[in-house]
Amino acid sequence: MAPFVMRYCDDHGADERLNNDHRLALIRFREPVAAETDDPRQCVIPLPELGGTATAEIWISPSPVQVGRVSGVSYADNGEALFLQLQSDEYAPDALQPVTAIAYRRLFAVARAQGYPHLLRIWNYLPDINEEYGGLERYRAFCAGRRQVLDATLGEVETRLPAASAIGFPKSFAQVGEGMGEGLRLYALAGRDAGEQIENPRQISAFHYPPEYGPRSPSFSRAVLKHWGDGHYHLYISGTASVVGHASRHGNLLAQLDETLVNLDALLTEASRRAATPLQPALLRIYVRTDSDLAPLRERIVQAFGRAVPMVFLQGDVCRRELLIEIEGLAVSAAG
Ligand code: 3EB
Repeated sequence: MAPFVMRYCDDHGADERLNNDHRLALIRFREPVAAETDDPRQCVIPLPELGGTATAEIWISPSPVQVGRVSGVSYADNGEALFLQLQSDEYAPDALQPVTAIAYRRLFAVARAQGYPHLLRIWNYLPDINEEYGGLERYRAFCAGRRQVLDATLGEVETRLPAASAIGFPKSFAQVGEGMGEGLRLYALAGRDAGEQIENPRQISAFHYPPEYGPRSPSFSRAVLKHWGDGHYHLYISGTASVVGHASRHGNLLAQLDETLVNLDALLTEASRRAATPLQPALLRIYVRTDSDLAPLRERIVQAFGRAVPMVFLQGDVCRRELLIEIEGLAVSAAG
């Protein structure tokens, strides 16, 4: 069995169910409030949810979860999987590279110290991702800081990269008090053993993007395939957008969505081949740059996967200015 199940639920009432020691993580999408809980399993992704629903994502563990906090990193541990989170309060407009490097060093150090040296999946959220300071876009400064630590931490960087997303939020949305949540927010899943890095045959690996995309290339894998034993696979799918080769394609939302869905299909085919079992999307997190009519988006997504996959739509800034939509998620084998 996989060491946890991820699913969406109604955010209302999710709190009362938190004090359940079989909860590995509870992820909400909303404006942070000053009195946020310090339960390390609970995290707030400061992006508005679209479509009038209030969704939470829960990770349910069959075994009891232990929580802790060290070096500014909170974690939840169920013996087989580790959920981590780190928030830096520093907005650091012109020092995002060192701030990112410090955060990444801590994240890797705590995961290793807890006995989970393999980061499988990292979610990165930061304010003003497309703003420029000192001639460098913040996303590119973030990429440089991240790469610095990955180079120092991972043996063979290009085959050991976690799956990732990097999404911007409006600074005003997260600004709820002095030094609170204005900086980088990292959420991660770590394992005791490595997963398998999956790349997308339609896309140049992000870590091989040419220098026009920044001084240090974005260092993530397109997906990580994790075999949790007995034929139970999780595929952690990175943020996937309308990028073919290394170039962004299409100027409008629906065309970008169609290209993104073709990319996801290619990725699922590739991962299913590696797993030697079909992998089906189980959860999708969809980021759109501007509030949009969701009906045509839903329709195309359902069409692409032949069925309704649970989805949540969030408003967020994709890390290339021209990209209007990005989709990430989880796919699982029939055995789950
Ligand atoms: C792309 O394909 C889109 O820097 O961690 C997607 C997912 C993207 C993750 C990251 C960037 C990242 O290049 C951008």
